[in-house]
Amino acid sequence: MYAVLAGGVGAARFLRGLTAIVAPEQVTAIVNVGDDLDRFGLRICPDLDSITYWLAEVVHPEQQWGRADERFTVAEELIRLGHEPWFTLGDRDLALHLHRTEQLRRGLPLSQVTAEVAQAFGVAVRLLPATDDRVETRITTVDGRDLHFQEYWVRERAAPEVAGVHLAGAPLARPAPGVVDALLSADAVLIAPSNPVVSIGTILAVPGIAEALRQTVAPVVGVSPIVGGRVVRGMADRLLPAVGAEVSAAGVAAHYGPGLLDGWVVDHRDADAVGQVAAAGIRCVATDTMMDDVEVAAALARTCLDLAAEVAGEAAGEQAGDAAGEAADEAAGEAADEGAVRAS
Ligand code: FO1
Repeated sequence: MYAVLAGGVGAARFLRGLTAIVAPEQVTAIVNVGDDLDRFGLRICPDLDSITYWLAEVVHPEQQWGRADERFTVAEELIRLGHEPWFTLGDRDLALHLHRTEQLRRGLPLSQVTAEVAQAFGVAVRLLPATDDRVETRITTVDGRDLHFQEYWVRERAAPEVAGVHLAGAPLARPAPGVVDALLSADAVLIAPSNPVVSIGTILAVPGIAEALRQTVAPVVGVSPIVGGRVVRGMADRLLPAVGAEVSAAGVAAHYGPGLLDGWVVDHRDADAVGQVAAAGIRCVATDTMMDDVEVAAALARTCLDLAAEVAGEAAGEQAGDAAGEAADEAAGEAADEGAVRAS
């Protein structure tokens, strides 16, 4: 089983590649919920929904979020009623939010609602929210505002300069059922090329998850979301400096740290970073990470699994080596004792 830490679009593309080379039932995606928000009394989970729609192949192809073949009748009427159209909800998308909100109101945990929705869309990958508790990624701006991530990213178009990022509610949040087990029992843990601060960072901020990643015997291999010093999509380049990380493939690997990462996959354009990352104790390889089609995404996933196997092999080798070493020492010790006895 492969556990994948996942944000939104980059993770969805990566998961499509991974499920092209391993059975979807073998994959557990642990998905960020810090982007989630309430609008018109409805609970909206953008990263869970993007991944569901991508894997069900019903995502809006240009937007890469929301539904294909969508209509905006309700959104148009809301504008007539005087609502600001800054976070647009399509008619099909609304049905999912109505369903989820009703199920949550009835007391079902988000993880159970997510499993129902995945099943309804025929998604075989196990989708787990990082937590069933309410956490919220918030951005504090240099001009003193405290914004919900979606207000910052969608309404403000990521224009304000960022002073800090924090996950409100994190201290009381618990990993959703199955999350820690998935990380501890995985054959490999993969970190998708999602936003290291507000997607992966937000998952790791849920108490117990980063610890499980450090504890697991599974190799942990990530893919850099920064290519050639730039983001592929989104606004990680504006957030990484706010958490003291360099906007580069090596900078993100350093941000996660060798305590978390065993392997790091960078794009060919960052091949010069391989040595620097390796020097930090993280195995590193360069490949094509621009997942413009499923073939590239599948090849990238293959590279990640090969690197994970290499790391696991090494680790097993070390263990075997250690065991062999201990046995040899013991034998040598016994021989010395015998020699001593004979000599005396
Ligand atoms: N992104 C936008 O840029 N504009 C929108 O109006 C918008 C609406 C929206 C509705 C539902 C949903 O699940 C996602 C939506 N997104 C929109 C994308 C969203 O901001 C991103 O998917 C993630 O939160 C960032 O990864």
